[in-house]
Amino acid sequence: MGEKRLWWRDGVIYQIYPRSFADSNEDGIGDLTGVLDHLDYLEDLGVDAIWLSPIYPSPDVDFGYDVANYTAIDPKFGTMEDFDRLLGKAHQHGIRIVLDLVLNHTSNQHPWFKESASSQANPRRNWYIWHDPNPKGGPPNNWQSVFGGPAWEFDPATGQYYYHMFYKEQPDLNWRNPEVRKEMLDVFRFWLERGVDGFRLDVFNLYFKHPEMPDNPPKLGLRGFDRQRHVYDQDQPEMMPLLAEIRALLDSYPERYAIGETFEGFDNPQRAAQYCGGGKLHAAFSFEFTRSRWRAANFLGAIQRWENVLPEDAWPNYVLNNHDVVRSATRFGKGESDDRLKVAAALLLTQRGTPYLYYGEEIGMRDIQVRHSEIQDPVGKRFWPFYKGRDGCRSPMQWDGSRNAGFSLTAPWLPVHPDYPSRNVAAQRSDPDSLFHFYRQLIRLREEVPVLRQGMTVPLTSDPRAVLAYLKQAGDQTALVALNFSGRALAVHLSPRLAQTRWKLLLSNRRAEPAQVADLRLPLEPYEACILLQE
Ligand code: TEU
Ligand code: CA
Repeated sequence: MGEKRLWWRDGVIYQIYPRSFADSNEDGIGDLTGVLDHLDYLEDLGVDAIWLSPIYPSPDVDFGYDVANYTAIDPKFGTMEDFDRLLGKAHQHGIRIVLDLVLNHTSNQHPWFKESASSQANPRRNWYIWHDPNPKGGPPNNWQSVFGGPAWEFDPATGQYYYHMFYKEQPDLNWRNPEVRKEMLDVFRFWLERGVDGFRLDVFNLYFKHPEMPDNPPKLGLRGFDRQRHVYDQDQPEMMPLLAEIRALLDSYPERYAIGETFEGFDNPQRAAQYCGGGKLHAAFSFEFTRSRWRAANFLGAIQRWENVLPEDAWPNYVLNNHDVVRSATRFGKGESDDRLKVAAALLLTQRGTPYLYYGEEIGMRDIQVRHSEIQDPVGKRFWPFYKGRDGCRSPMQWDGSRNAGFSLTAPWLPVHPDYPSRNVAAQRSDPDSLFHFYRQLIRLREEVPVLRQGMTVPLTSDPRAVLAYLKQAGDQTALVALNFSGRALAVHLSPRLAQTRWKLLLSNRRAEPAQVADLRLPLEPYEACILLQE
């Protein structure tokens, strides 16, 4: 690992949901200049790159994940000049920019779809997936939308159905059409030429569907989408050569990066892993931490499963939060205490694998409670009250204690969390014990002490519920990380060799001096996260 530092492997990546980060022109919606205004903050926190959720023109049925033009900036976020300014300034701050490419589907307002839907004879008809009704009537097959209901929408004007894995306003592109494929590779080129450093590929493993479109076989599950095995509507073999082509394009520029998103990142790491390494993607997301219950063994299990399935030349990544899931502070935090969040942060930032942070995670932002009348996310409207959608984790960034948390002077598009007068960036920056400072210290430490980001996690734990302790070894460094998941004082049992080792305390949220090992036991305070380095 003596090689040169790679930003996407050795650094920390910070996801920004642009609508919710900072509003520079007081219209209640965050924008690119808002991001630019906070680059100092991001540099101080210590992140290496920001991933921007989609910033392209969009009718916002799925808040940017329904794209109406891949090579322009939505006016609500600014102009192409604003984007170039942000990119240039970010680079001056040593911060790379990763864009979100949503190439599985477009908006139904994209000019391509409008043409495609205009008649069966239109030259762009075959840019999307159109099909005659089933001879028995109804949709062509049993495929379901992940957002609910059949994945086929009938278009009375032209007498055919079109396919949409997500909302009906998000028709899937036909990647089997060479014109589509060429156009999409040009989208990569367009942003690469502007100097963009990397891409997050939205649901890339859905690009190809089986050409004959057979029914998916049934499986036990709660709702339509989960009651099928997704054999024919995802993970088709044609994806592999396409990834190779994308990778070759990226590799023709220096230090470019692509990370892919799949549903499988949640529960099928093996299938996500097949797309990583050697001539394919640099990485695919593992989302297991976003589902882990507060139990040391669950986190360890997720790490081990991920390490086991990844090819040797692929690099892991870990995520506690993103714009689709309930925030970790809401899942793990007890009341206003951030004790558990410090433990989770220490876990995330001492793994061999790129850590992804999500805006506000560093100050422990909690989900907002949305009332039915406040819901913005259509899945929330559809499945209320069983599932309230994804608005909870998308509330405005809490910058300070002023009106609307310093996000905007105008009423923001989603309510600000009511805890903002006390929970905000300004307050935490002036409190040395805050979660923010703990994240900042961990990020610094990870940078300064390579074993923390390079060493494999070798568990020492005896108590699978309450304690996670692990050794890490890389080069001539050995580190010991001990995390107390419980609110009780505990001890980690050490072997005689480890007990005799002279440990230097790098960081603990509970003590300034190293704990005294006695009787082969390393004591831990309640919710202590402690990082030791062999002297
Ligand atoms: O998400 C795909 C995906 O996994 C989600 O649809 C997930 O199943 C859902 O959010 C429930 O948690 C990506 C984007 O991250 C998401 O925001 C988009 O809505 C979706 O693709 C369509 O582009
Ligand atoms: Ca704005």
